[in-house]
Amino acid sequence: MAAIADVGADRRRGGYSRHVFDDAERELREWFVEQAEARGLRVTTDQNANIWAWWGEPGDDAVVTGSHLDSVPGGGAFDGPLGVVSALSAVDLLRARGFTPRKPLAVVVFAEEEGGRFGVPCLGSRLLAGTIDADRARALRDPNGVTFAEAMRSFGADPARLGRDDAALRSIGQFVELHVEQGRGLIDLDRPVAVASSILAHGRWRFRFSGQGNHAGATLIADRHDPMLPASRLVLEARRIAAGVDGGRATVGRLVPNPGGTNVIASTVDIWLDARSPDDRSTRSMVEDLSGAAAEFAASEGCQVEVTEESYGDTVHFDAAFRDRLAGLLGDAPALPTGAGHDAGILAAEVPTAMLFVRNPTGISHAPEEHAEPGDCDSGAHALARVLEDLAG
Ligand code: HGY
Ligand code: MN
Ligand code: MN
Ligand code: MN
Repeated sequence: MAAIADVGADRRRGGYSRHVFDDAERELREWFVEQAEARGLRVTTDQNANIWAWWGEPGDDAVVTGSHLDSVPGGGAFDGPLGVVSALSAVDLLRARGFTPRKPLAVVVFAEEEGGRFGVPCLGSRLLAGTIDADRARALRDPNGVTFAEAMRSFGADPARLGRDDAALRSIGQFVELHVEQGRGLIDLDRPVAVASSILAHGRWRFRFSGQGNHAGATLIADRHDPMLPASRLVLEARRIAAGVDGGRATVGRLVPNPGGTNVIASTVDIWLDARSPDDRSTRSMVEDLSGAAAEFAASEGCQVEVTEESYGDTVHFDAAFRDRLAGLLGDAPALPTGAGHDAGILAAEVPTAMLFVRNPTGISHAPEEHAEPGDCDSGAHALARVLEDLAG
């Protein structure tokens, strides 16, 4: 099992932070290319900064597996990299038993799956599938104001080429993503590997509260229009509303006051809402309720609010026949829903797609405690090898 490289890992807050094209992510991209080329795989990077490593001649109707190498800020070591490393290990396992794929086989690394830099999750796979407008993607800005187009240029790629890649999509016959489980399903089932049944409907919305910047000491309470108040109330309201929706989840993990001075009443406060639920209608209605509450909270402080949808994906139901075929290959592996989004969720609309999950004994993800035991990682790599052998054999 190839070790999961610590290359460029930034252990701020005990976690990893790797965002598209930053030093840590570039180092891990380089590590992947080295590992792939050391296995005789032919490596290319597509127009959307996704990396493809081909076993044999690239071609259409290929069996493709892979995941992502970027992370959330302060994330765990397995979310993304486990799927990429397991794909390389599956190639090793198949080679060791003398297997030669009858169809083209590729390992893919999708760019900016977490949206940790430019705010839109699955950016590389959405561009591949054309489910994000290329002009909008080019104009996305990171927290330092750098556009994705500028970041692409500094990476040595031409942002004018961003967008749906029909040739690459034609090359995918079936896609299988292995991923560390981001919950407790396999702990409770006491199994090492599962297949995915569905992905929650989920999206991200930015709420920008605007008030009047002012002096913290010279401004009486009665004279304030402080956007931090409605923003803070919305954080609490998000929890209250989500708790009332079956399977509902609403999170505010990021709150940015501007200008952000200790002795300054903010002029604006941005909060990002991550809302999810098992179905589109519930997710949408949570956000509608929260948008109404935000307007009321803002008005009560003489502030304004502007709500922007940054990304959205309806519930993904993976193809049952494909899912069951894989589960059958894996000793009737259980099928689990996931609350986490994945590149597989984007590709599922284009090609037959499935996911494998590997047990995470902490049940925690997007945090340093995220974990997978070596034995379960091996079970995952063997399971992926078994699936690839069946699909490409
Ligand atoms: O946010 C998610 O669900 C995924 O980790 N990008
Ligand atoms: Mn993630
Ligand atoms: Mn992931
Ligand atoms: Mn002063």
